[in-house]
Amino acid sequence: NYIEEQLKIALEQNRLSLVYMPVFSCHTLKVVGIEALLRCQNLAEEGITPEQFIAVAEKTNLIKELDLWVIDNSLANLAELQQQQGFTGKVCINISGAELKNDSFSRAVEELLEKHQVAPSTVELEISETALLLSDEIIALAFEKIKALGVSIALDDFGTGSTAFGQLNHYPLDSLKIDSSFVRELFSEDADKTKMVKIFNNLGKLYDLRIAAKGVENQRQLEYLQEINCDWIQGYLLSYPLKKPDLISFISQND
Ligand code: G
Ligand code: G
Ligand code: MN
Ligand code: NA
Repeated sequence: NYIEEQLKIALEQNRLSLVYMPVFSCHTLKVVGIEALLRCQNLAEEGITPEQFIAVAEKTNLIKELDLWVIDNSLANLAELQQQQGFTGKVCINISGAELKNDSFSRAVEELLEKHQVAPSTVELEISETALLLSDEIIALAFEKIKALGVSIALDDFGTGSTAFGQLNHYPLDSLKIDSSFVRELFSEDADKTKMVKIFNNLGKLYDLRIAAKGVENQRQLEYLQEINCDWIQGYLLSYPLKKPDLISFISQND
């Protein structure tokens, strides 16, 4: 597979990079976190998106190597932000559903936390709701093992998967990230999407989870999310994903 070959080359030749999407408190609009997003230079030049190459990597063992590369590099960047800018927010890292079946994953994360001397409480791992294809017991156990490290867990793309609402209470989650497909449709013709955002928000509150809304693109969406007391927001209204130097100046201006 061509994409797979290119990803291997990128790993060897250091052609992977990270950009960071700032995460904001919905009420104060202060930066409370940064979400690491993987980029691959040689594939980007050919118009192949992260979504496309991550899907390919997930079909092979390559995703495990990519996930560890992302964790290693984003923890290095977080340590730098903490030391040089006194950054107190979290780094949010997307991981593949494959890690739930990977017995060595939590040990590897523990080693990387040690390596970079980063407090686990400043790290959140995000897993897509669509990746939860195992039995409830296996998912809960895998989450427990990750949580035991002291890192937090967010259920990403919430609303696009098939988690039974009652099941949420049995997973040791910290946060729900409402998928941007709902947030984008706030106040659109599709009134049900607006109601869903409110329902997801209430559901999260019921289970004492932090609610994050992704894909906030306009002021009206922001005001609605403030009104319903959403916790964290991300979106192009507030910031695009930023390269490290831009992130550093963005954070210092936001202070
Ligand atoms: O913003 P972007 O186009 O990078 O995101 C595309 C998709 O790829 C999103 O669903 C995001 O969660 C996922 N993604 C981005 N970076 C990573 C990563 O480092 N690891 C994994 N597993 N998924 C990622
Ligand atoms: O992990 P997650 O599914 O959140 O992946 C983030 C993806 O969503 C990235 O591709 C990022 O560029 C994209 N994204 C983040 N915020 C917005 C937004 O406000 N509008 C749109 N259209 N895309 C967004
Ligand atoms: Mn994410
Ligand atoms: Na995602």
